[in-house]
Amino acid sequence: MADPAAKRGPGGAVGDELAQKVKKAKTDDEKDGGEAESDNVLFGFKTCSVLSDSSREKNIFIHGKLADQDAVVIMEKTPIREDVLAEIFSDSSLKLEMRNDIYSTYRLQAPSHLNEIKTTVVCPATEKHVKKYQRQESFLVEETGKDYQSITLPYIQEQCFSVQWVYNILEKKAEAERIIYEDQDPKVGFVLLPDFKWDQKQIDDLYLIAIVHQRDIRSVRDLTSEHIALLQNIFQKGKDAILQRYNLPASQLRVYLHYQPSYYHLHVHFTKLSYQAPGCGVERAHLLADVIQNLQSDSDYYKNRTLYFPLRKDDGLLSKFKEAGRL
Ligand code: GTA
Repeated sequence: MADPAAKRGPGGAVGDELAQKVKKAKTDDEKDGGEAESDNVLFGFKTCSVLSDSSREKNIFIHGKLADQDAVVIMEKTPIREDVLAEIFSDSSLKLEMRNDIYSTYRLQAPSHLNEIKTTVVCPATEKHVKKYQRQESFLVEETGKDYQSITLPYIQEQCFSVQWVYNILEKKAEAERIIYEDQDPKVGFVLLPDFKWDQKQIDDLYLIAIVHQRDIRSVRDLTSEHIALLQNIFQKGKDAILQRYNLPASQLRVYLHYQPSYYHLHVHFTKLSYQAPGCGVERAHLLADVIQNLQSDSDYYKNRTLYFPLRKDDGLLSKFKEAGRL
């Protein structure tokens, strides 16, 4: 069992010290080669369309071409951190926009290293990726255990996203330096690492995923009482590792699984309770604690139970439910 976290973080306190702690962890990652300088892979990117954007969330999802390949680029302005305020106040230039009585507004040009845009690139992107990020109307689907067997399972066996990125993590071919904790046991083991939606610069939007070593569990639908030990192991050791590394207690965490997930290899989401992560709503997130209890009371709970989830208007699975007269 390897625990790279153990060598990194001493304990710490809340507030400023937490920010310092994330900063320190980040610095250690940089030393490990976790944040390498890269070429501008977006040079020559040609925008085809804006799939969605949000001025409130300050992000934009773009479909375009990179050297004739389809690509999706996600750009997101990052939160302003307390630990960089002093630098912003002292090293920025400030242009007055308007002044009225005690009120004034400015355009502040922060130093470039404090003005980064978190950018995610999917290339080559499939049509399914483009659809996934497109703003669309959603519909709530009611899936019985029978529907899962006759509609959903055949569809995901043919149509789901590749989980090659997951295997790369489990085999240490990618993101190895980002691993926070690993239990290598083939039955109850898992890898815990930052989700790629989290830039690790502040605890406020903490987001990690635990990916199980077992490769034949697609989603909650495959879980039975046989998997309780695995789930309890992830729950306990995941919470312990997060406490040790980020000084964040279990009472500040939302630990859950998605149904439907995008990637059908069992994984558990760990997010900060106060952070409204995409997909943390009741129509998609199943608390790990509830999943464990449901399996304890009925081994076949997730085989038989009707589950509800939203599907986007042009999701192929939605068409399958319509064709089967289930919507
Ligand atoms: N560390 O390579 C990876 C990687 N990939 C490919 C996916 N994930 C990865 N993590 C690492 N390395 O939380 C993460 C995803 C997600 C989890 C899979 O694995 O970030 P899931 O199977 O339940 O799928 O979880 P989910 O939740 O639908 O996927 P995802 O991508 O989070 O999409 C949900 C919604 O979140 C999207 O529709 C979009 O609105 C939003 N979103 C997605 N990516 C971003 C982003 N980069 N920035 C902001 N919002 C985003």
